[in-house]
Amino acid sequence: MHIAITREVSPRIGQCELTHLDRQPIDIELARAQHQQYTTCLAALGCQLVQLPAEPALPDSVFVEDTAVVLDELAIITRPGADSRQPETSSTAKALEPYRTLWRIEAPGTLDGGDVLRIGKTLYVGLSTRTNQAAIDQMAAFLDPFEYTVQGVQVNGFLHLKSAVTQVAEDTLLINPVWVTAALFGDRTIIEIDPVEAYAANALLIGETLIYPTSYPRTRQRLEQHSIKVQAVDVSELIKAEGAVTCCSLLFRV
Ligand code: CIR
Repeated sequence: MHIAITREVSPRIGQCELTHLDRQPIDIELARAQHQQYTTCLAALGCQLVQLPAEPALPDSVFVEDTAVVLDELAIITRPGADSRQPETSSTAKALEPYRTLWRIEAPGTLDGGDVLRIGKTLYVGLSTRTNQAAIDQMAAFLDPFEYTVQGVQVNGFLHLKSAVTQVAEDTLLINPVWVTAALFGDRTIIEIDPVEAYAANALLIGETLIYPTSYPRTRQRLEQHSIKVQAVDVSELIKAEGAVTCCSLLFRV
């Protein structure tokens, strides 16, 4: 069974961090309703929800993915690269304690979970404005006994590695080829996003169903042409905060 940790939308989401997007007003009630639809979708796909209350002082705290990396053997509590986001980790750590042994990224390391793409026993980690080599070295040391490979991937011009590439089926990746080259990921089936939808590579695979934003209909059509079962969710208000679908949950098996 999957557990999905989520957190309610902060009333201050309008003051979120933005790196590559211009600020637009966010309709907080609509953002909450969309987030609710997203969590309902996780539950419908069989996830047991652990819903954390909103953190009113922390604008980006709905994006729980960035606060931890949860593997079968342990969980790594991150040290987010944006100072405003570092206080988000303590409540995530409390929520994870019953399920996993916790390891922590320490200064000078910084790591956002959105930079970590796990495929089997390989962790591809974006070297971005949020994640640095010191954190990658710490992760590699934690994971060495468990036989993971940790591989850095340069991230330039977009926020997180998973803005550019996610897994959409067994052995299939959805990629924005302008941002990352498929050659980095070995011999896998590659679906490229539609070029007019730059942010369309972030998708959340649960079992054989792909949770996918309604905002990217052209790329969705490409996914469906590859016989991928898509469950569309409208997360347009969260996209304005530079988030998407992987970032709103921490998913792991128990
Ligand atoms: C940030 O800049 O940190 C937030 N506004 C968006 C974080 C999105 N996280 C993710 O995709 N993993």
